Amino acid sequence: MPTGAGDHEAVLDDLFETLAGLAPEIRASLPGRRVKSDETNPSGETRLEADAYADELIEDALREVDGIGTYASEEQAEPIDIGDGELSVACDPLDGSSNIKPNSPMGTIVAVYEGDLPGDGDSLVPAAFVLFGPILTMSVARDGRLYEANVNDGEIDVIDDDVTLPEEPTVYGMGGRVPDWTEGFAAFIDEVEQEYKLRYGGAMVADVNQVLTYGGIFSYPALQSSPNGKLRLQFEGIPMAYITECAGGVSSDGGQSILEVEATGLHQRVPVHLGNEQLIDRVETHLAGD
Ligand code: FDP
Repeated sequence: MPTGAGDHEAVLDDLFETLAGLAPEIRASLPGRRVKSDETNPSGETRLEADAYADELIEDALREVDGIGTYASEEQAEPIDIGDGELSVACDPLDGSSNIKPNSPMGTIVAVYEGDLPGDGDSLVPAAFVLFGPILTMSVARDGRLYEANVNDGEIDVIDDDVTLPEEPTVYGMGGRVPDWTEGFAAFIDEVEQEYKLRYGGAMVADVNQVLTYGGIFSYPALQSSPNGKLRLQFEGIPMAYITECAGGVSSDGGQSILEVEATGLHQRVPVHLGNEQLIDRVETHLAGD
């Protein structure tokens, strides 16, 4: 697991205060962007979709954080230079953005890497997500611990300074169409559906937070049509793996911790399994037979 913030404490404090401050602003931008539109506003500008708008807000705000050298986003093809400093931020500005239409939860994921991108688990410093649920929260994994804070008014109000996965799993949620699952994954689900309750909302941040809250497993597995699954290593896989591991859970790409996966491309995909160790062990056993 990554070891910690080291010399970057002040930069990271500034970064998370900035992210907390942006959260209500991003939320406020959502109602007007519920329906996708390429309409132009009275000034002749095209209204940006929610994820592109959140990306712009975050990029602009991070330019003001001293010590962040690079910004990369799921919304942009390449990393961009935003200042001096050896830290790079990889961001999924609006994870689960297809949930905007049915008004279901979404999130923002931020991963901070030391050095150039793509970075792997060893170069990750902290990671965090904002959850746009009924309550606006931010969960930050730093120095091996996970805390959860209310950020409704843009300030960090810590409500749990040591989030820990319950020992007994309760829920499971997984993406991908059933006919597209591999045999091993389908066999794993045949087993867990006898024991646990299916709850899948379609936004990784919310589905993983549910696992952090109730215990269980979230998977977006390798598919027959897409052997690396759907989720992105830099923006989703590594940060959510670190967050889960800081809460006492385990991550896997099907064979190893996601924090051990070699990063070879900025938009590289990775199969994702996150949750209680006993369930990750079981999914890995089934997948070994694929
Ligand atoms: P979305 O496409 O709505 O942005 O990677 C993004 C993601 O959502 C995850 O948040 C979510 O877990 C997954 O994709 C949902 O995919 P499915 O629609 O295939 O379930």
